Amino acid sequence: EGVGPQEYTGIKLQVIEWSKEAQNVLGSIEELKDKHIYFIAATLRPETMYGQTNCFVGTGLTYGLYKINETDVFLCTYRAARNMAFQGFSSERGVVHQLAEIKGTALIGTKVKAPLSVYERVYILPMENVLATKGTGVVTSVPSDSPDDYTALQDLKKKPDYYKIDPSWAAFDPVPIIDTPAYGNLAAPTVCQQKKINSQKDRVQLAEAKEIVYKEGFYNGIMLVGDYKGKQVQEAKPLVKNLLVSTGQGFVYNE
Ligand code: A2H
Repeated sequence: EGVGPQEYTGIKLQVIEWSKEAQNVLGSIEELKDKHIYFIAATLRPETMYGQTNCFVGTGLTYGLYKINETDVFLCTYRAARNMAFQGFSSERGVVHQLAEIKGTALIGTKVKAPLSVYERVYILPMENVLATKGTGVVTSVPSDSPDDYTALQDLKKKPDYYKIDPSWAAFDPVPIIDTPAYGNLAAPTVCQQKKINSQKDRVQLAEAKEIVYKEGFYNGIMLVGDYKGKQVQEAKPLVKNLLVSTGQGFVYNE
């Protein structure tokens, strides 16, 4: 990773229906009533948002709900909210207004609207390796093009009881969104199968797969869906980012 600031696209996944546990924790908080509440996911690959199948939170992490303005509330880690407050996302520079706090595990099963996704509604699901020190602590999941996402989603499909999820929340298949010469139109599943990656605990293998899929997609990929179908990924990436920003479904931030 470079020494300069990393630019992320913040993706706003609007809450449609809270999980039972989240409803218990948040349901009585007056300041959340009638607000637009968004999980904020940080991504380096805005052009892949067409293929979102779910969104991950870390099971060991705690999240805050932060007032952004009179209508909008962002859900992310405190660290990310503070960082955003220094980049002009709060009414007073550097000041965060936390309305509530909730554990990642309580958020699982919440139904959200993921911008641009071919699936109209997706669910918040658990992932073991979400870092508290990176992004927003919310990782939107694109299993077609991210080996980490693919493997974590496979784990959930295989062992719903162990992960304490309803199988229907993970019943979304990877979507072919980018075609690549080397690995076809489901690059992450293909490379994970070739490398015989069996679980999200295979960290070393996953890091290799991530590098391979990222490079192939970025340099040789062609968009199969969406507003820039037929364009090269390199070309589509800033265009999709601008589309998300101009429609209010995303924003650019640095860390
Ligand atoms: B990317 P970098 Cl399709 N913990 O978005 C773990 N991973 C995190 C994270 C956190 N706290 N915050 C963000 N990320 C993930 C899409 C994607 C991503 C695809 C392919 C590769 C890929 C869909 N998930 O990232 O350390 C997010 O997943 C591979 C590098 O700042 C984010 O972009 O380089 C990326 O890692 C940021 O990682």
